[in-house]
Amino acid sequence: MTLTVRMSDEVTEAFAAGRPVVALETTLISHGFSGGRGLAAAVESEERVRAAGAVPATIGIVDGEVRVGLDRDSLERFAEAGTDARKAGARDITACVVQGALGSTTVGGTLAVCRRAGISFMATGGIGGVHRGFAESLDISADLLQIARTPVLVVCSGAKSILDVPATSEMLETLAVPVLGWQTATLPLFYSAAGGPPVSATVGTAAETARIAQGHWSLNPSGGLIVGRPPVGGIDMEDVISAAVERVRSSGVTGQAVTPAVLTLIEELSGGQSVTVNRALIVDNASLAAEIAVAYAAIS
Ligand code: PSU
Ligand code: MN
Repeated sequence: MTLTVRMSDEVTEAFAAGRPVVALETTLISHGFSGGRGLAAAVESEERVRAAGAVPATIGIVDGEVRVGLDRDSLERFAEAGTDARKAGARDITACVVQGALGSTTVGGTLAVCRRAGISFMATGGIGGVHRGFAESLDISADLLQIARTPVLVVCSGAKSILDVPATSEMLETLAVPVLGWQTATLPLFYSAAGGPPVSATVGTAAETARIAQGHWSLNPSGGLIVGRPPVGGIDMEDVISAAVERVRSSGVTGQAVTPAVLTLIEELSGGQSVTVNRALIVDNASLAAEIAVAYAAIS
């Protein structure tokens, strides 16, 4: 079989007109929020991308069809499905298609589709990374390897501190992925701005970031970059995070189920505070990715 990708009219027209396109993932919509609350983050992210002058392409698998650009009904389906939607990393996409499933693509899965569609920019909340206790579990997100081998710039608020962030940072260095700090010298910790490991370079403007991406792709046409944008109004959640990670670990949850289980528990333990910060940083990241995509279009 050959995998086909269906683009929405809006995205098809953007490509035809040479307008900048920003990809958005669907795992955060279904697995990153409970009770259908991912919908607001998804809709608002798309609005922010448009407001910044680019076209949003939310990516997911709907009834076995890989879609680039989702309508409101599909976004709603991902939000309502929650963890019933299959979490689709790059390796899961084809099985989802053949089996006619609803598959929400992770950062890694979204990047695989970006390469097929020719999209160079994406935004998310936090990338996956090296999990705490990785020496025993070997649990390292496939996001990292997919970023290293896909020519897409990913705007995020770093890696959530449910992970081992210093180990994640080392791994990104090993994979030769540029980690650009958006007006910061340290990699943001998702819920909080400060305290992370150093970035490989600090960037100040969208134009500068676009030039670095362009140069990097001339040197390494198959590799990605990360831009880490600190959350505005971040909060220190380390105690809640440690408690959630420990509870999930001791309940025996492993593999793909770990991240959503920890996120749900953090939401509960923080009395919903995590959701407010999470949603705000996701939509701000979408906006920044669009600004960088617009700046890139101006020089390419
Ligand atoms: N981080 C979040 N919320 C999320 C995710 C990460 O704060 O919803 C999702 C992203 O889609 C990411 C995926 O690509 O989790 C990583 O999962 P894993 O650790 O199983 O690779
Ligand atoms: Mn994992």
